[in-house]
Parts: sequence; C-alpha cells; structure tokens
Amino acid sequence: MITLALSKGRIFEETLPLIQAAGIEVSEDPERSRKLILGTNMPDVRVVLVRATDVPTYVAQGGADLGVCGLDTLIEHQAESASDDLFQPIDLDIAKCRMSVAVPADFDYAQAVRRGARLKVATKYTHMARAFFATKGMHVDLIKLYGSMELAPLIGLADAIVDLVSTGNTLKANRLVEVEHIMDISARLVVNPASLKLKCARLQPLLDAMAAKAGAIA
Ligand code: PRT
Ligand code: MG
Repeated sequence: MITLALSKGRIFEETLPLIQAAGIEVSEDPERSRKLILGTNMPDVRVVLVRATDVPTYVAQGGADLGVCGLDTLIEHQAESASDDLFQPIDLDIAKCRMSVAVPADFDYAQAVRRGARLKVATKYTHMARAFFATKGMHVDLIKLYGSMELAPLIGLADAIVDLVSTGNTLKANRLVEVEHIMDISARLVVNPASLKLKCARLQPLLDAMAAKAGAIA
C-alpha cells in the first residue's frame, strides 16, 4: 500500500493534476466527504488528509510514504524536529507564494531599522523570522500566533508581521505594506526514506511522473 499525505484546500487541489499524471484518480472530494482516508482508482494507493503542518510528521514517522507541504511548513518542522529524516524534497512548483515582512502603511520601517529599534514581530513562522532578522543584525521580540497575523499590528500587539503573501489582497485589505521579501515559497514533495528503499519499484515511477508534470506546468 502507498499512502500519500495531503492537506485540504490549495495543496490537495494543486496536487491532483500531478498525481493524475501518474494515472491516479482520487475517488472522493474532500470538500464533500468527512472521510480522512480517501481511496483511489488504484487499489494499492490511498490519500490521507491531515493538517498542513502535520504532513512532515506523518511522512517522517512512516504514517505516510510521501506527502506534499509548503517549504514554509518544512523549514519550521525541520527546525523543531532536527532528528526527523525526510528524503530530499522535490520542488513541485505549486501553491506558490512568498514569505514577507509587512507593517502598517504609516509605520516607518526603514527608519526603525536605521535607528536599531527593537521590533515586535508577530508570526506563525518563528524559526524563519528569527533567522531572517538575525542575518540583518536586527533585534526582534517574536510573538507566536497561529493565524490572522494581519490583525496583530492593527491592534498594537506588534509592529510588524512575517507571513505568506500571494496576491497581496489580504495585506491591502488591512492597510499593511510589504517591506521585506524573505524568500519565495512553493510546495515540496517529501518521502519517507525507508519507504523509498522498500517500495522503490512502486514509488519511483510515481515520483518521476509527479516531478515531470510539475516541470511541465512550471
Ligand atoms: O489554514 P490552516 O491553518 O488549516 O493551515 P495552513 O495555513 O498551514 O494551510 P493552507 O492550506 O492555508 O496552506 C498550505 C500551504 O499553501 C502553505 O504552507 C503555503 O506553502 C501555501 N500557500 C500559498 C499559502 C498561500 N499561498 C497563502 N496566500 N498559504 C497561506 N496563504 C495565506 C497567507 O497566510 C495570508 O493569510 O493567504 C493570505 C494571503 O493571501 P493573499 O492572496 O491575500 O496575499
Ligand atoms: Mg491557511
């Protein structure tokens, strides 16, 4: 049996064409069903639905043979579980966005940096944020949040946020502006190393088909 871990929403939707390229059709729509294990047209392939942040854990622990998650999720996971072993991830070039620093439109970020001010930064991505500000030599106080980061500067909880941006509409709607581009983000295919050895004959063609389709889309 081959088990693929995906999260509902954009990761599931954007991964579908990639597994279809390998001849796999998921038999149920996760938005309509409450099932967490979905069958496919192939009797030995199934999809499990997990939280986006749990994908690396399922794959590293062998609960799934492979999975798809954002580079953001992978970096944060690896910073917290350094011992977790995952096969060198393949860039699928889907679910693209960027990790940025944003501040309220009336906040003078450049001046705060020049003055060496100590910024309060709200984010879900504390490891990436800490690493980024360290390379700039800036001192920051990080406030860990699990969602709606955009709210924090609006109510005075933080001076800035570190968050993912794709269209920029969420920032605009909350009168925030991007002041730093930390890195480009896309989804990665991660594989359990033991599965890759033991199920190579079944897994390798699937990985190749997904990588080829991803390359064709990009
Ligand atoms: O939502 P939930 O808490 O269940 O989990 P999650 O947020 O980890 O999962 P999900 O499905 O929202 O995101 C999965 C992956 O998609 C992320 O790990 C990213 O790698 C990738 N991705 C791509 C994004 C976005 N684009 C994105 N725009 N993830 C989140 N966003 C959010 C962003 O945080 C912000 O709130 O969308 C908002 C900004 O979007 P724009 O278009 O208004 O700029
Ligand atoms: Mg989300």
